Amino acid sequence: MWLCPLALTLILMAASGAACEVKDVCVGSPGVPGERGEKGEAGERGPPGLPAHLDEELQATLHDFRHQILQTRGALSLQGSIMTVGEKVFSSNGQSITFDAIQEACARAGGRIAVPRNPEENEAIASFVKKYNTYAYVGLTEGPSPGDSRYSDGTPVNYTNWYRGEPAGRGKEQCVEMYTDGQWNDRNCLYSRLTICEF
Ligand code: MAN
Ligand code: CA
Repeated sequence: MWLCPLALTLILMAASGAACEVKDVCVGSPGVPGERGEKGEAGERGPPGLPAHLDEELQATLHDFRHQILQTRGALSLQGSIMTVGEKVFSSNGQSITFDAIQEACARAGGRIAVPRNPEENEAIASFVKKYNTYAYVGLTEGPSPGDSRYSDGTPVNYTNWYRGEPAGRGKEQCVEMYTDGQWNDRNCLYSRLTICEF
């Protein structure tokens, strides 16, 4: 019956979660994990990619992007929400606010206050002025000398569509409003005028 004490010892050891070896070295529960090792060296350079025009997946993605952009542009144009001229998109929310507030609203939307740089752009902006039957400020201000207008980046203006006799503010009218026929008048900046942005 010498097996009984051994069996009892083994049962007690198993119950306490400890294991003892012959040499009396006891193993407890595992320690906490060590610190993370240093980052390994960069792997080898991968194989060269395909030229873009041969990459079918990339081409399919581009095709899909173009399709989605054309869908959105078509739907917004049909509603009269946007006017596209060349690379520019013009849009208005129909709200009338001061010149500074228009600049802020357009910047918040990721654009700038609309400014016509040629007759076609002038027509597109004028179409919103007509639609809302409300004069708009455009993105021009009077430069250092009266009557000399500048774009918001300070560069001189190279397309104008002044109403006869304008600009006549002689330094007292620093902004430019657009009439419903698309012609311009220099005007005080603190009136409420239609918000039209370009993107
Ligand atoms: C008239 C004209 C404009 C001027 C406004 C200001 O319309 O003299 O040039 O900007 O008045 O009220
Ligand atoms: Ca004026």
